[in-house]
Amino acid sequence: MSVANLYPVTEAFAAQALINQDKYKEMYQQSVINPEGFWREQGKRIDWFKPFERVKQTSFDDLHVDIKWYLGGTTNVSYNCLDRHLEARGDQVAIIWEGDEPDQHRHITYRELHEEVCKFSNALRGQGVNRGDVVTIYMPMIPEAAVAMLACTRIGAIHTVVFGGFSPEALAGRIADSESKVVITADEGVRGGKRVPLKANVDEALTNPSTHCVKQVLVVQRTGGQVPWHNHRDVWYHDVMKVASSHCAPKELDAEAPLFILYTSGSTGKPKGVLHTTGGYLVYASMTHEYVFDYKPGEVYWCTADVGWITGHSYMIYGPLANGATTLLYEGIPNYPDVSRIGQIIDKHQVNILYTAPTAIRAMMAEGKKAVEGSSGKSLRLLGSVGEPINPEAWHWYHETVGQSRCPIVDTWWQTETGGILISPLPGATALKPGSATRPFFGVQPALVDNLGNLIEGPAEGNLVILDSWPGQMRSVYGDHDRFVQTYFKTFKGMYFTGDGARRDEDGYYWITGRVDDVLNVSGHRMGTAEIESAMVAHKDVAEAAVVGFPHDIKGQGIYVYVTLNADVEASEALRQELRQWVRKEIGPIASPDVIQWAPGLPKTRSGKIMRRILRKIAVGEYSALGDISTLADPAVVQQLVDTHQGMQ
Ligand code: 6R9
Repeated sequence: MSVANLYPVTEAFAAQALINQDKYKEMYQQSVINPEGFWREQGKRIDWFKPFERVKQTSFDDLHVDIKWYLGGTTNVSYNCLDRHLEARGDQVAIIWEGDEPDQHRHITYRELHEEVCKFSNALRGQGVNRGDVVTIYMPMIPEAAVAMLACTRIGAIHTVVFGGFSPEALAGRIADSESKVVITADEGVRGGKRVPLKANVDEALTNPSTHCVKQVLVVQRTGGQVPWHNHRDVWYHDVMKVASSHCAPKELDAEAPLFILYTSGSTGKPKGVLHTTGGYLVYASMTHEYVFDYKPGEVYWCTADVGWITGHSYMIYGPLANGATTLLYEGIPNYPDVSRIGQIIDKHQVNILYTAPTAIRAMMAEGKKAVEGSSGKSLRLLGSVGEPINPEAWHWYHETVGQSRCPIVDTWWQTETGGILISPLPGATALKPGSATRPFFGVQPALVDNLGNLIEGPAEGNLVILDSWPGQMRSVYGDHDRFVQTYFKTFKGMYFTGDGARRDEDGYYWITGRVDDVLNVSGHRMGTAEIESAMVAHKDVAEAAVVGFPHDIKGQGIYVYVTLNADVEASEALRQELRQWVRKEIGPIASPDVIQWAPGLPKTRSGKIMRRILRKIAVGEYSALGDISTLADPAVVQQLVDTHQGMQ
């Protein structure tokens, strides 16, 4: 192993860690030699009402993809996250809430959270929500978001959380696809001192005829701001809570009962409703949370993700609460009121474990030492990273400046689809290499294949696939099982295809190189190029659009759009601004293009496929590396695009 950029586990850390190097090796061996036995044992980490009869029934064969875990068992997620902790740690803090303004915070104990969830479960039932009904949650980062999720799981309703930054249009699409009966929202959200009109957005979404499935809107009062009200449909959270009983027995649910749907972008079509189920998901979320973060009782753990993303589900709510942890939920943004906020929150709440994204790290890094000025950071013990590859500069800055060269960094690779972390160091077991997600978690069998699907051994680069199932794996695309099979199991037969490329080095460490499909990763948020393109062409002046990513210092990837206007339309700076606003309205601010280049024509093959490879090169000014353009229907468009790009510099 080359030692230049290697960070071995320190003796001090290994001595107190849950898993050391020998234990990792031994357990990993067991987990792949005897998955049944391994996962039978791990299944015991949650409480079952009725024990499972069979550990796994899984097939990646594209003719009959079937993924089931803990068959025959019955359980309940909210029971495991709340009730079972009451005896031993009812008075321990479950959620620390830190508001947008530095003087706002709340501590909620397990007992209090349990009571609130029971009441809200009854309130939801009172609104006609039953087992199997879908509930959309469109909320700011307030404790009621966790209450809403847990209450759904208590009564067997399926939640679908939609990120509060999504536009009314994007929200409507998700409500319609999931056929939600109820929407839970807040009057307004608050982020970085600005108000987000959540209720007004819901109202606008519900004017869309495709959302007629919604019968009720439950509204939490966050700001007390004026909101439009529809008596027949809108209900205040505090009103229903006032009269709700605090006694609610958790519903006994099948291990494979749907737990939640979460929409995520792929390379084609509309966002997919990723479906996760009850038993396996919780076993996996809780196990990975405990071992990857080396979590010990009493520690304060802070995951900065929004509840609208999978990280917010598995590692802010479900994993930590299943483990009886204290989890911090922060309403605001890293640089409000100023860039020292993260450090101040760490000190204020004595955070031991911090889990954040490279984009946030780079944003802090851009301010030099200011991010840590005035705070000590002494409570920190472990750092985590997720969402995109972390560049070595950001890794080193995170390690030295935030972690004071004392805290290991777990670079965790996983996806909405995987439910939990698949490749990551275990901090007491794995020597770190900056930029590498290192090794697979227990039971995970990653492999690399070439474009024909042949397995590649040894140090190599290729498409990242997973050879066998793990309990946290998604079970289907909601309402479209065929799309599930097509997307993940057809490209390489008999394997789960991640959509990512990776390199494996001489030590067997994995280095994720990024998406190999048409998916962008902007500030750790996944976006399909097709999604942005279809929003663009929905504008009356746009004939065609092609979207590519380009390297961006803070966001990781920026959004570069080539736009062909309709024949009678004049290109102008005003129109460029209008198109930016248009995409924000159609999808949300996170999809706002960084660059819009006018393109009289787009480079296409004779079969009409846009050659994004060429557009990616032009976007970064690598004109000499365009490769073979002779197969294009009209090679002359390339020179036009190069000229325009040069003119923009
Ligand atoms: C958890 C989450 C998944 C995609 C994934 C990959 C990228 C996530 C990463 C990483 C390199 C890491 N990704 N973690 N790339 N190193 N540690 O982010 O889920 O939003 O579905 O995105 O993000 O490209 O395929 P999701």
